[in-house]
Amino acid sequence: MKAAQLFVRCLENEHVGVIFGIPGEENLDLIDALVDSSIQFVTTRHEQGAAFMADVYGRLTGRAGVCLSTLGPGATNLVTGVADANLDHAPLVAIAGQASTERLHKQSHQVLDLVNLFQPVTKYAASIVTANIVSEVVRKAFKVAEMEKSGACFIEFPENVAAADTTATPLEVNKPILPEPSREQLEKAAALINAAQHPIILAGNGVIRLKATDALANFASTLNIPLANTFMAKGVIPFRHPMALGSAGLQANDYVSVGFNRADLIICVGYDLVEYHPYLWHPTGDRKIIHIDASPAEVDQHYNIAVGVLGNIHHSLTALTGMAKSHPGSASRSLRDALIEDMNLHQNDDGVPMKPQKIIWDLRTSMNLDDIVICDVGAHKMWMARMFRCEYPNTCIISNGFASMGIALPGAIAAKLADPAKKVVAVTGDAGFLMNSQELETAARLKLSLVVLIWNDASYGLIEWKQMQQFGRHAYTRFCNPDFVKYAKSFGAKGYKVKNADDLPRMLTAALNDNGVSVIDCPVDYSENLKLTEKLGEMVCQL
Ligand SMILES: Cc1ncc(C[n+]2csc(CCOP(=O)(O)OP(=O)(O)O)c2C)c(N)n1
Repeated sequence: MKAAQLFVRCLENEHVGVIFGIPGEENLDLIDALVDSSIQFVTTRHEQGAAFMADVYGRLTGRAGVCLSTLGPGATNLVTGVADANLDHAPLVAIAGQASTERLHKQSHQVLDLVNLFQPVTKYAASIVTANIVSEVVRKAFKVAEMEKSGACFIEFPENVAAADTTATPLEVNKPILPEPSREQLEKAAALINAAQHPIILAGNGVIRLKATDALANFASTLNIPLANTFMAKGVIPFRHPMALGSAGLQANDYVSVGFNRADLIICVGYDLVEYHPYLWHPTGDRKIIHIDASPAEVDQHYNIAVGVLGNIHHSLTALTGMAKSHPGSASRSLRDALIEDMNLHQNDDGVPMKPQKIIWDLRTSMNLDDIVICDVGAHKMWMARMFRCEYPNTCIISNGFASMGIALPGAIAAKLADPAKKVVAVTGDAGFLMNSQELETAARLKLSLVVLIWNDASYGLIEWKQMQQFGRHAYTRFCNPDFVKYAKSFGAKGYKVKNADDLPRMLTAALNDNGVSVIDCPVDYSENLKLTEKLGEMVCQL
């Protein structure tokens, strides 16, 4: 057997169902071996699209999404999506072909040191320098990618090694089990919760990754403690939950409206600092913090931990629910009330360009609560993160660690493949859409049904928002767009353009119930952006 065939067996052994990528000269043996496997190969139109697809596939399934490229330029094109998965803690394994090991020591056509290139954007990067180590490298890459905190791994596979013979076999897959939280730490945490007057919970995406959402909802309601979530933890508990405050992280005043300013104890669960920096919700640095997670807290002067409860989050929360006393005070829900007011305010607005709030209203009321939205990065993300109501985890996917534009359309393709029964919408700015719009062809070729909703402002809207806030003028943000309806049609998709306010719900309903790809071009009125920040304080989110 060729090492390339063993590699494919190892992937099957890891239960890989789909690989996203582009064939090249230096991965010919691997591509050929895939033909005889159970794995679906999705040919994409750009390696960045493939990496974003693997990224979102990993987020939604909890198993490493896999992307594949050739050496050199193919591999460099993977980097953004791989980095996105890594900083957002989505399990992903990226594979690149490489030139023969006989020409890696010198200047050579398309040759780059890929292991060094990928090291800063992965948890583990390795080259398969001999056929004998295929099984170990593949096993380790999947193990490390899927282990908490999950992230990206990279495998380089030189073409002469892929073609070499081997008699090795795949290694047995065993998944590490998270340790139980220590009794001592649980007792300390319970004592702090009991002593607190105004505790509050900040939940992050780790709760969703570790499937501890029910335990969290139970913890919050039994102990009567209000809960805010980060953008990437939307749906971590249902918005209708009596303790839910909503998604925090857009502007300075979240600190006040969530109640962080009044809290004497902040219980962070599965929370990641890259998403919502602690100086924003803990500027005074003097409150007690309990850190409940699978891994130790990051060091930060605003994240000084009173107690760390490490281990299986589900078990930690369940144990604490039984050990701590219920809090008498009723939850202050000013963030939630403000969000509901904002959500409802413009539901009957009939202006075009449409207000962001009205677009979100129409989108939410057109979709089922368990359908999936993949959001791109831009001003639209800020509105969606804040206002799109979520009742279930993983129903609004947001990149907020690396926060890279261009994820929405490839992400929607992956979501549809991961969960074909759900309706899927890519919500995107006009700029982010054109960064990976070539994947419309991939979606159409795969006969996927999905909807792309473009918020069209002919500008890098979020940057303009920031510029106006900071300098009172904007620079170098405006551009022209193609005719998105004709553009969609040229790919075999349906195209719609919103001209009247009542168009959008009608178009969304038609597109969501249609077979195939639909693109809706929706003009957006971003004069609402500055009104929002005037009302809520300085925008503090990451771009
Ligand atoms: C790949 C990448 N390039 C640049 C940025 C910085 N950035 C963040 S949002 C944004 C503008 C997004 O414009 P658009 O997609 O039209 O969305 P809008 O803000 O108008 O809703 C830019 C340039 C980024 N996050 N990712």
